[in-house]
Amino acid sequence: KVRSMLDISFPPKEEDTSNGVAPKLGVEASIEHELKYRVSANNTDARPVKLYQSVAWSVHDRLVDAFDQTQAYWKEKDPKHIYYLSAEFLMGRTLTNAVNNLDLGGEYAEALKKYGADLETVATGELDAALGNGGLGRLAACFLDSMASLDLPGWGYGIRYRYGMFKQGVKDGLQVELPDYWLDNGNPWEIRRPETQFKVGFYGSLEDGKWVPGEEVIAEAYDVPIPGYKTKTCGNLRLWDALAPEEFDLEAFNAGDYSKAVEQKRRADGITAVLYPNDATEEGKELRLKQQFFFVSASLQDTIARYLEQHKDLAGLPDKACFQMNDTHPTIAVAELMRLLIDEHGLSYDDAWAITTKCVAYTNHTVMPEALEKWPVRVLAKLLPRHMQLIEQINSNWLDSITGHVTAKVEAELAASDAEKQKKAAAAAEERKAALVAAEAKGEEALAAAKKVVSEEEAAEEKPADKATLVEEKLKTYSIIQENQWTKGEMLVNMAYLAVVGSFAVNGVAAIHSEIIKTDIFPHFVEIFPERFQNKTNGVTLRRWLAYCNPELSALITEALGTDEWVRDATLLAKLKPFAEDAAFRARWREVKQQKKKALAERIREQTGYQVSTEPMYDIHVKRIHEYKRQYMNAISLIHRYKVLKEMTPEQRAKAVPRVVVFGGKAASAYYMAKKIVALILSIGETVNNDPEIGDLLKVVFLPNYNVSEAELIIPAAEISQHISTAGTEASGTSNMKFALNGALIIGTLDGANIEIGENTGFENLFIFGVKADEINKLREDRKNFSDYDPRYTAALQMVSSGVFGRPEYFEDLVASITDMNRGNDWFLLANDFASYMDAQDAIDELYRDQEEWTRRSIIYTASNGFFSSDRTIDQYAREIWNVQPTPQP
Ligand code: Z2T
Repeated sequence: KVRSMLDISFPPKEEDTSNGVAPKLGVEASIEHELKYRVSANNTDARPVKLYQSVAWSVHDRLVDAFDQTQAYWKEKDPKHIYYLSAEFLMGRTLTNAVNNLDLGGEYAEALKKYGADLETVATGELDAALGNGGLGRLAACFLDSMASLDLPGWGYGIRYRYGMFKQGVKDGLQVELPDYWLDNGNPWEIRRPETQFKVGFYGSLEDGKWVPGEEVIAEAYDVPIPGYKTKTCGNLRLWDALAPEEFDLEAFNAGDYSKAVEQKRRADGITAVLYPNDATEEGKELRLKQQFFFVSASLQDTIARYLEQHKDLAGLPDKACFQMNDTHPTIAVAELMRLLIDEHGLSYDDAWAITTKCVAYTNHTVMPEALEKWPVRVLAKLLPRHMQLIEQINSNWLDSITGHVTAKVEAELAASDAEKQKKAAAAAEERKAALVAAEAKGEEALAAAKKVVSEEEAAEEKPADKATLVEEKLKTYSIIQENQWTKGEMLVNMAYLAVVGSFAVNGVAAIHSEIIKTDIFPHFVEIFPERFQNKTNGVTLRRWLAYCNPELSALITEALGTDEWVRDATLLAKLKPFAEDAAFRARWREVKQQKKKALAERIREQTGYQVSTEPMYDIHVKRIHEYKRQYMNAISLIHRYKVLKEMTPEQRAKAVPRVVVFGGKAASAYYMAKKIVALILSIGETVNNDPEIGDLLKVVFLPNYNVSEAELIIPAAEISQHISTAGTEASGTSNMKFALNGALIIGTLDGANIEIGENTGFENLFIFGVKADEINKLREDRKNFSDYDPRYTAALQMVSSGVFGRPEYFEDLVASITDMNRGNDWFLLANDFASYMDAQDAIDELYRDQEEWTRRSIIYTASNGFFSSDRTIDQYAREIWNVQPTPQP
């Protein structure tokens, strides 16, 4: 610890009767106070953002009360804590969530009347905290909400990036990336803790086995209180900022080298400057590894320091702390915990290993090979020499421990193939003998030739395999340190393997995904630790994703159920099912959807200038842009739809089902194809939306800068949502759950959590299409010729190539990626699924004509998917992995 608590003593505590949510100033007075003294806005310049700031600070004070009480209570009770280590927390806005979780919605609404404002409008003054890329980061944020709501003692640990996920703009029909300076207006939701600082070292060397870092930075804590839903519990998200050890190197400064003097500061700033904007692809940059180690080291030091305040013996750490690693990003924790225990706290290697493997658990979020982190030994050894040494030791112990198993496996394989081989060898010998006899009859010359052949054949006969070599070869497949398959000679640390070996539990994020990681990614580890592998199907918080983003639908649900308990206990939603049969209820359900569509139409106009009607079906496809997620396939289907509409007679057009198709999502800045997919969607929109013949029959909108706040607006307005990844590629998906809960129907593949949504909702209520995961490998081998493709598909791509949507040269690569054997060769099988996708689209149009049946299904969706509350997910983690208990304040 760098600095200790400031040496001041607080006056004895007064008896606190405030319940943690009602400080001395009432809501109205506190807003007024903040407006005048903290924000310094007088009546003349009380701009909306200033009102937001005042309200936020007023809520902040109430949060701090709840926070202090919870944390003090937990300290006293000393229950086991879960520490959720994550490089990403995609929090979005905080105000609405905090006010409502604290159950202060009514009071704030009332107080704001004085300013002629409502909470909903004031809330838009807040910038999103976008410290995450997509699903993985948002999942971490939902988990924090559920942990606090279930009174589970737990903290999140992460990085306080000064720039979050980039802001997406559109310029000249292309995505542009703008910096996201989210701290611009200050951040009322964080509490800086200058008294909580830890040193984090990098580089340097090992001297007499001791690590002497070549560079040091200081990690300083910022706490973000996480209020539980209508509970006294307020959890914590602790984010680390990096400081230079001394702001200026005085020696260099005095020597006249000003730039060297600020160098340290610049380097420290660099660590927490920016979030890497890659969703499911790894960047492999040294700075990224630095970020990972930085936050992991600070978090582990912090936890150990707090543990040692109350306990002497670190052997008891597993009874008090569990570290859940959100993907492999924090996996260096395995080595860092070992280092801290051995080098800083004097434990033996074996004792340290026993503790580490009882404290650490790992969640896998993807099977995409390009996302599985593998750090070059060279990079690790340079940045973290001691950790590389420990990883080598962990690996060699691991390989030693399984040599017996691997040897037995090889022996069994040898024995199995032995009998087979002997049979073959005997048959071959027979054959050779017969050949010799036959040759002998033909004379000397033929015999000589045959003898030559026989001796060659005998020489080529399979030698009994060398067992030692086979064992060595097989052991390599288990090794944490492996040779790079592309760059021979370069050794890599497979972080997922390190995570599996160092963890006591490993889980996937949906049923199908948890099976795939067992069969395709870690099969050899399953042999050794079958009990280690688990499933924890993802979930979403119903507070943010239904109650608060869709208050109109929520009010209707509450009225129907006669209680709002469903916000806490999502299984109660099932009681909505009978209401699907009630025509009057359906009419009101439709009315709410209509209202939400109107709000989205307004946003579309604001952001894109397109005027869209609220009458058509709202068809939504929002998520990070990726080839595997197949926004491209949707785009091709829309080209076809456009073509069909163009070819229709006016009478036919009058019968067509109109659609507004909304896309949203960011392409990683360096993801070449993803950016072209965005451009294609924009171009299709440009052509279709301005075609007077088409009018309201089809609008194709790309809504820029899809983020948490946009999602809160978009999802409630959806009538159909698309989750159409190639089977086996999407680990889970979580927006599918949000859409389902908001009564949007799903068109999707049998992938990720779609499958479980189908099981809960009844597959007959989803529009499922496409090949299955277990067919993919074979289909990839048998990919067809372009000429064999569905004619609708070919014609649509022809339109792109011929320039119907402009810039044909620009789209050439994109078209080639699904039509050219040598340039991608349709890896994600768009061609295979296109026809069944179109069938599903036709079925959607058909059902939409029947509004009563459509609405009935919509209600069934909401009623059927309470299972996907993150409260359920977190309850399972708590019981089946973490072993942490709810610890509510009395
Ligand atoms: C991410 O959002 C996801 C997986 C990643 O693998 C990385 C990121 Cl940034 C390294 C997503 C999955 O793609 C998605 O299917 C899943 O629902 C989500 O994580 C949460 O588990």
